[in-house]
Amino acid sequence: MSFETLRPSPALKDFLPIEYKDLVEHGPYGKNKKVSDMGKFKEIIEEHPMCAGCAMTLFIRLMYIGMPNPEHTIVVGTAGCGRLALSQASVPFVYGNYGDTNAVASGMKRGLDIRFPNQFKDVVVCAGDGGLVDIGFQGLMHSWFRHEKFVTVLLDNEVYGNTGGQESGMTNKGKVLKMSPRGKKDEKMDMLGLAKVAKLDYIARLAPTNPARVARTIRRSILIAREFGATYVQAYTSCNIEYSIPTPDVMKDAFEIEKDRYGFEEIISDRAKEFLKDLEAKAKAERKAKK
Ligand SMILES: Cc1ncc(C[n+]2csc(CCOP(=O)(O)OP(=O)(O)O)c2C)c(N)n1
Ligand code: SF4
Repeated sequence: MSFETLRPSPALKDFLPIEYKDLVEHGPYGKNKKVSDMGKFKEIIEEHPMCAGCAMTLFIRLMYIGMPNPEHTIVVGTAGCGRLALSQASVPFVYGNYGDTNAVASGMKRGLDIRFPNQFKDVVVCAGDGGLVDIGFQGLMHSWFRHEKFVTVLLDNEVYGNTGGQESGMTNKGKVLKMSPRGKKDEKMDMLGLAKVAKLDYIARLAPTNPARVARTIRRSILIAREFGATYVQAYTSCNIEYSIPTPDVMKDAFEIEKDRYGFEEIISDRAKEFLKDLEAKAKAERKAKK
């Protein structure tokens, strides 16, 4: 998909649904949008069947706003709550089998680079802790150690939300869940540590407490993946159902967990820092010139 394919034929324009015209004229394709303008432009994701107040949906909305070229992006997901929203977005979504996401994304990204040598095509894997850290662990690790050129976004709600509350490798030690009534025996897995061992050029951990930061993190992870290979974003996206967080307290929980054990961390390699410095300075100058 490209911006070209989204342009309606002028002769048909009057007959197209308003949502479609709105997306083409006011959506983020071909023009970056700012989080601070949310509500004033058509978002890539308009509706979803996830639980009311779920922090994962807020994160996913912000992820799409952060994409530098959504019109040239493919999202790969799998079973789990996130795909319920991801599959509703106006960015192509590929459903990998549970556990297969990073193998699917590796092949797809390599194929896209051959098919479109003159156009960046971004691939973003976005899935839960069950899908990536437990069942998809092997594929995830190999894509990292091979430095495949795509982003992995871990929607870390610290539980299997979609199937009613089993513990995952990312659940904290001792946590009692509906389907782990004795409490988890082992520690939460250190995925940031593993990402460091794999020497990824960009690694970030964050909670969705600062919307602009979420968008910037996603943007950076994609731009760096294009250039240098695998990048990793780990986001705390609480499950208010399985953790019994009252909907009005979802953001309060995010702030508390962030302060307690999920502080913002961003690890950028020296070569990626250099690359970003030039790119972000250029973007800033362009924005200034437009004003
Ligand atoms: C191969 C395979 N095994 C198991 C399942 C069943 N299943 C669907 S969603 C899910 C758990 C999802 O948990 P997670 O990946 O953490 O995402 P969340 O729903 O918490 O966002 C499981 C086990 C499946 N669809 N396919
Ligand atoms: S079950 Fe949990 S993670 Fe899934 S949509 Fe509901 S609140 Fe969100």
